[in-house]
Amino acid sequence: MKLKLAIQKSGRLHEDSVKLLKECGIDISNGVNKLKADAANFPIEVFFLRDDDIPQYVEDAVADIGFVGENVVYEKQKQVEVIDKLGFGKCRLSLAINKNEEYSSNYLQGKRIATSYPVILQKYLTEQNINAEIHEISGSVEIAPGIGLADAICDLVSSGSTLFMNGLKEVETILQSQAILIKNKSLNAELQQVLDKLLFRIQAVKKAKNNKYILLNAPNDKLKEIIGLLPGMKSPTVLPLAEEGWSSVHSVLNENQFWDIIEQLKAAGAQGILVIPIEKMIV
Ligand code: PRT
Ligand code: ZN
Repeated sequence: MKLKLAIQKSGRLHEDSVKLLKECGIDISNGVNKLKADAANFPIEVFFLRDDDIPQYVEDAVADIGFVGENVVYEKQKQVEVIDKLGFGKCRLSLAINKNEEYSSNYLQGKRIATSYPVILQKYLTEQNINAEIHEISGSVEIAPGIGLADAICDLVSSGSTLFMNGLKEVETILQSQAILIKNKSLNAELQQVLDKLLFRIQAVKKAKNNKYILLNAPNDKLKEIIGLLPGMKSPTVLPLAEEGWSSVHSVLNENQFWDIIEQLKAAGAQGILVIPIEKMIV
């Protein structure tokens, strides 16, 4: 039995979705232009769909799982289970107003807000006790203030350049979003097993991306201090160098602490530091 996965047909999430599958060793290179593709080496069938339709297809079990933006999942309010964040497609859903306007917490009271996310926006406005009129539009939301259709917008932002080019400024962030894996609520045991296999691989790929392999040379009299700075998977590997009095130290560093620790290592006397990407990481 094959696990049916829905991903975006084309658009911002398409490439990263295919890339993630590839990094998981799942090859679907045979026909991205079609409606669906089979993987040669994993019991999975990939459907290419519009992102907006993915939650519905997963709720209806037309697809068993899907890769789709959190923004879409929360807006569509379908009965699906959120399983994992995928680490790509990062953006935020924000409120923006004309850059020359003064903003305060009650600025939006009684105003018109254009958005493609009326559900998420209404929930936010209710929570904040703001009475505003929502104008739902499906695209080019950022031009709404300029043509007098709205006083503010609520739209996805990543670099901020779209807002900037339209003379707008971001004033509130409503939701931080990225691509997530969703699944149908009643997956059978056999398909759940395939999903568990896929999740295991996704975790290994994500962990690898967040970590780097590091090699360095250390004078033996500084070894203790240097090893103390390195976490490692269990503990660092230490090998003697051909040159007397020196050792080579190998370890794994998390991206978040990376630069801090590198500085400390240098200060402690480490030399010839090499940093190498990790392809898969299973702990
Ligand atoms: O055809 P289909 O319906 O499948 O695609 P779509 O056109 O609806 O979606 P698409 O491909 O634009 O986006 C798919 C998903 O990518 C979204 O649902 C988000 O989860 C995620 N994502 C990440 C983004 C952005 N970043 C993003 N910047 N989606 C849209 N944008 C748009 C935003 O709407 C605005 O117009 O980019 C513009 C802002 O970008 P900056 O960089 O100028 O701030
Ligand atoms: Zn869409």
